[in-house]
Amino acid sequence: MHSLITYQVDDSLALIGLARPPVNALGQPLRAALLEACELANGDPSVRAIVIHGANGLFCAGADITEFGSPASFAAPDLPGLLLRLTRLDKPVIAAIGKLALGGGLELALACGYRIGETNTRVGLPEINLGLLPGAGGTQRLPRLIGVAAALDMMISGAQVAADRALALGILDRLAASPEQLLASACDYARELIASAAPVRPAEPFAEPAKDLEADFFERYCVEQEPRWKTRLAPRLVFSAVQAACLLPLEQGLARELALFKQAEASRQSEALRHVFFAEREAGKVPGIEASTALRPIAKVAVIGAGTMGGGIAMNFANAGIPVTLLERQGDALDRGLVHIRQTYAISVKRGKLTDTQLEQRMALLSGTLDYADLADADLVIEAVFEQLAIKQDVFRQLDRVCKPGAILATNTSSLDVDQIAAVTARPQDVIGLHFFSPANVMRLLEVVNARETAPEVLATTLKMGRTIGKIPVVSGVCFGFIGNRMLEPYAREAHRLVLEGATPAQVDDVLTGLDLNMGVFTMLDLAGVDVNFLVRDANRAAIAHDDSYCRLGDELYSLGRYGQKTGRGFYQYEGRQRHNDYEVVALAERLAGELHIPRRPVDDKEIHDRCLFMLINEGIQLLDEGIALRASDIDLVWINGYGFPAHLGGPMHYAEQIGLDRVLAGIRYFRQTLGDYGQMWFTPAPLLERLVAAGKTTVERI
Ligand code: 3H9
Repeated sequence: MHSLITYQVDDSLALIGLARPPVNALGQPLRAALLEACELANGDPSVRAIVIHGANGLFCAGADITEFGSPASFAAPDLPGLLLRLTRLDKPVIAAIGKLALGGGLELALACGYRIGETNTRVGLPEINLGLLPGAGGTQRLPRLIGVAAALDMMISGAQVAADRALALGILDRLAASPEQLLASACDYARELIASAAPVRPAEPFAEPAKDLEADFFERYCVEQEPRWKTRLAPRLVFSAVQAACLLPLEQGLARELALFKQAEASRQSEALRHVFFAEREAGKVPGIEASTALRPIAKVAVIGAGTMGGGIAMNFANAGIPVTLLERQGDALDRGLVHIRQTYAISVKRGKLTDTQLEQRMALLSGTLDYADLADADLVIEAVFEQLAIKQDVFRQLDRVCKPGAILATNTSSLDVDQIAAVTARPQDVIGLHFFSPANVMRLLEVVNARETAPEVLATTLKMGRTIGKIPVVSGVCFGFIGNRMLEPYAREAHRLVLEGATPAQVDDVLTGLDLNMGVFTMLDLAGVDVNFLVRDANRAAIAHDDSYCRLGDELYSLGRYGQKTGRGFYQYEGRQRHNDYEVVALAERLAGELHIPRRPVDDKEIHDRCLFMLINEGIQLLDEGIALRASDIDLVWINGYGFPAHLGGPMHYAEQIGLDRVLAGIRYFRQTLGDYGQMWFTPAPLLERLVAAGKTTVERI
């Protein structure tokens, strides 16, 4: 038998074990081996039932994602064909689902007549996260098993379903008492089926899925969900496939599903989302850090500053069961911080995402202090105080005095020089940047700033810790703004300038949200605070602002006290969270343009897109060239998880590849020529971009 499969006949049962670590992805060789084993068992008269299981415990994480977009993806035997054959074997087939059955893995289980899981089993159809739909029968068989509404929810959310819920829904027929007993319980189940002369496949509970469905079900579903889908293709294709399950007999439904799947697989959105899937896994691989790099234990954490940022950071650790001490200078600020955390948890309780007991458990992990001496036993201290070098350096001097040897000292700075912060301590090897994004308990990005003297085990420990608290850690070198905010700078600069030239803030934002960014530049600045943005800019003016028009509109709004949402006015006016255009901002832009001798003109959407996005891309490529980012895909992760760049565009670097690097370069050169002195000053192509295009490269990489 094939090395990808274990095969054993035991007392009238054929046990077929999938053995392709790490996750039994159903690539062509495994598909072929599985088919061969099933045919062997089917043809063996001594076999009366077949049990398919994961030879190493885990059942199957689905189709092999590396095959998509290549001929291997449908090389014979293809997955839909293999699973169809499975449904037509002459003997009962039982799926013994250990740990996970995802995507094609769950579809494999659905092609089996019977399914048993264990207490830790999770099942799901997460194809949508890859810009796909289930393409091996899932969209047709799941609605027939658990009903249309529940099936559609699973496919549209892509969420994993725990064992008890899967049992209640009818995806699992029964549960083994423990993972260790799964295979034995599956065999018992098979023997019961033989003894009771159970049918090879039991009747489907929802054989006619459309029956009993409210007449306007699909219409209502669409009205409710479609606005959230924006320009995403996959949810619409899932929806069409499930409609087909209601309208067509199984075989025709399967054919329709396959056609839709192939459309999704060939789409740019799926290509981009597959890129993101692998980018997330690559980001954890950092040169100089091996599996053998020793990790420091993180059992106790301290956070300095109990403001919105510090509180949010602390919550991440409490959520992961790690005790946190919050340090503040004043008792009332500390109390306010702790109350705010409790209120935030209470909102989760109200939304049914947390129980009262969990709230209390998490609060019990949080303690407050006004005394640095109380941080003596912390394994990791994260400073989240005011963004000013001298203040942060002062905090680090104190930490150096009180913290135990080997404690990791982290700064949450968003733009300051971590080397200069490390330099005030006698242990720069223990200092690192951990840049959380606001709201810190929600946003998934964690920029891990590897300073000049940061020790490899400090970097390795913080990367591991980042994943423990559910973040996507991305390594950045030291520079102004690191990866994310440094790229934000030219992108926001163009947005500001375009308003002086004649666009409105709403027009700029609409172009960006039209691309499916979560929010436009100006909405984001109003939310983050026009004042916060101004203070960072002002502190770095000499280094970054080389002309009089530089973010001038933002400077003027700051001087008018228009700090954004919190003051009810910024680039827009607000009634609560409701945003309105403000003619005063347009008038201000007109006045500033006059003073700066900038001719006003109608600006079209394409120019807004190209100027903002090409400058963002150009800066990303420059960062890669400087070695601040380790790889282009890390830059993509930063912008997707920290700045609301749509994952289905793959991040700014992948988007540049989809546009064409040559076109991006031509665009930058065009603006350099057509925007006069301004163009000459700012539209300088990154040398790496020029080298890539000259070398005929189509991907962003270091050469
Ligand atoms: C599908 O099934 C389509 C069908 O409906 C129709 C077809 C016609 N393929 O994440 P980890 C690799 S679409 C290939 O670090 P964890 C992964 O790259 C598929 N490789 O571990 C990594 O490699 P490396 C639907 C895969 O424990 C290694 O395995 N299924 C696949 O944190 C370990 O992964 C999904 O979308 C795969 N399917 O998480 C599930 N899965 O070590 C996708 C993993 O070289 N997978 N790898 O970096 C996951 O969600 C997580 O990997 C999983 C494990 C939860 C399974």
